[in-house]
Amino acid sequence: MTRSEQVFAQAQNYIPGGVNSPVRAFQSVGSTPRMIARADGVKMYDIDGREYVDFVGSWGPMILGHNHPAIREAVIKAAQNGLSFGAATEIEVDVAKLICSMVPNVEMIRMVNSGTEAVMSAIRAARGFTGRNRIIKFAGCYHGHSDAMLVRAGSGVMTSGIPDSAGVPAACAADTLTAVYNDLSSVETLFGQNPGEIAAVIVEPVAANMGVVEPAPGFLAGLRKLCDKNGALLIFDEVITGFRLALGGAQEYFGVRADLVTFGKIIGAGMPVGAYGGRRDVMSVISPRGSVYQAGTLSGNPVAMAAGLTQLMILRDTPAVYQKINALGDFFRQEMGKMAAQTGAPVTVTGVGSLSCLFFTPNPVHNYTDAKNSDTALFAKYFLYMLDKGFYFAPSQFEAIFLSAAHTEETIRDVVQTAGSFFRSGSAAKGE
Ligand code: HOZ
Repeated sequence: MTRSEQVFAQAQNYIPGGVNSPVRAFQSVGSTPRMIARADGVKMYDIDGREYVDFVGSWGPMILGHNHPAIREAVIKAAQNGLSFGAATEIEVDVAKLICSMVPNVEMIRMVNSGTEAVMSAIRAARGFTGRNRIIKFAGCYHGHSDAMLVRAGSGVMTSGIPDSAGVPAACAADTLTAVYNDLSSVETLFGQNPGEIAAVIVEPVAANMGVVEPAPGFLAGLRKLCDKNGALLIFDEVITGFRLALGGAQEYFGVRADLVTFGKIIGAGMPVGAYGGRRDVMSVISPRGSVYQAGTLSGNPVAMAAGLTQLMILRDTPAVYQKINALGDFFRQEMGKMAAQTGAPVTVTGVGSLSCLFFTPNPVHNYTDAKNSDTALFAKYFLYMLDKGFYFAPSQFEAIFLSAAHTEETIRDVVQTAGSFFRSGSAAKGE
């Protein structure tokens, strides 16, 4: 038994399922987690002394690679002044100003502690602003684990074997309507069926929790038009795309305006941070300025703000980061695509910028139904093969492959070559 296995066996006694978040349990790939001891640059190391090239990056925020020295120094320095005050600070204003200067249409922003909290709060703001209750989301898009959003959700919900979550009262989800990603007519139909009742449409501008599904040309712009026509707000959930596709996130990348934007861990450079922001008139409904209540002792935590400010300033001052990671993403998809063609691998390579996915289906993937057609058993075999060779991917077909500025073309050649060995070997044969 490895030490990771021993620790995981103990964990099962004390933590539900042995983990603090379901996706990391390796359950859907029929294995048990590697217990990670540390990470640096592109590498992660487990407690058994094995090392991995990491393609998860703590689910996105490690855009500069793990344990960046400047961020680490900023955290240490901030911690020397105290860990939490539950009071207003100067640094949270610096972060807010910086984000408002970087992200289009974000005129005011409120810090919270996670993407889940950001979405939950943005929805409350949208409801408070419009005086309407209903929300449209898309099947397969994941917006965190608040009650109203656990409806046909992506990420771990897709692999959990239950369509939605137990413990969510029907009433909490009754105002959540579900449309089909990349299908504007499904959105139009919902607007038609619920006149004057839709507060907002929330979307992952690049769906990255059902694997990675690109928005079809015109899809995001079409949502904008439908929202304008029907007096609803458009919320971009940029927990994954924010500060990753571009400094201004998906709004800048696709040239489509959102009314509210939600962010997650990327703002804290990996520390527990989230935020929601947007139009000044909409954000003005938030308490204590307005009547929509939302609060938190740890919101704007000074240590997390120091980490975030440092990373965001590096990103602002180094445009080459985006050129590099987006080019690496193109290279990854091109090389994986070539490998798939040469080996006859039954996969479809998708992605945008530094986000990619290898869907284990030979068919194009445009939405949740297409994504669910993937051969998850074959994915699991591939995942375990790659892990054994030292490549750490998300342990689920329905998560993204994240590249960072610490990755190189060489890393990508290595991973593609190893993937090619898997597909050439008999181990890729279905049902084996
Ligand atoms: N599902 C999120 C990323 N797609 C975060 C990982 C988690 O749930 O632990």
